[in-house]
Amino acid sequence: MIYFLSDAHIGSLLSGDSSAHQSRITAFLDQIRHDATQIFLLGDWFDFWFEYKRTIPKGYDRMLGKLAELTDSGIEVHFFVGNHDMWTFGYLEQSIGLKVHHHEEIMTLCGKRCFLAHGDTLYTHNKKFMALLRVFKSPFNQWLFRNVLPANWGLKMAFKWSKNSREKALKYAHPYSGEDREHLVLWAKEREKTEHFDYYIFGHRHIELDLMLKTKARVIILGDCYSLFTYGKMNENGEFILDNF
Ligand SMILES: [Mn+2]
Repeated sequence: MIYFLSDAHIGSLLSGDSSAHQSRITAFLDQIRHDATQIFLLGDWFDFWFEYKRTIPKGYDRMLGKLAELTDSGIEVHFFVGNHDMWTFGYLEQSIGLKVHHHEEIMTLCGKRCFLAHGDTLYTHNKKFMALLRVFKSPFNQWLFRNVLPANWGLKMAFKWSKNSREKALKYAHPYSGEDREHLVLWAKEREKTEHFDYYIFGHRHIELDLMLKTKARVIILGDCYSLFTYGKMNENGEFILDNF
């Protein structure tokens, strides 16, 4: 069985009891480990993640321990970076054993062609958001953040930014308002004109969607592990369902 989860935003200043939030998810990971062959974490797993050369942020120990346990037991755990946790430079691979993806991926899973992405980088029409991503991804800015700004200040600032960005997203939350208005669906429809996929699987939007296009491609938006606690799973025959825990 292949499992798909996204947007846990672990460590969010808005989640109240972060350790309870983490326990709920690690308990679920324990529950699925007996039949999981692969687990895909499709972005924004952490509310903010930044690896310094010799240290990592506090507060993620239980989750990191659980993920290491899973990879040690032979389960393949794929970690797609999101717009909140893109700053990983080898630690999650080397120490936790995750397979880290910095870009969207095309993979064949259980015989099905899948397009997998967090989704943030597909919002190319949103110039302001794209500019922000460029600031985040700039090697020079990352160098400054790592080497000039004291970690205490940097992390404080980052978690606050992350909280504000989540609050803003909640305040201006646009619920799903139809396949002609949902950007990730429009993006998939456009992509289908040149290349067919059986599944498009996205995170980022914090909504649950399982939509069949005319081309028989299915667009899945995973919901989140933050307030909805949804996940997707695919069996050996490539059948996909969305569920919650
Ligand atoms: Mn996101």
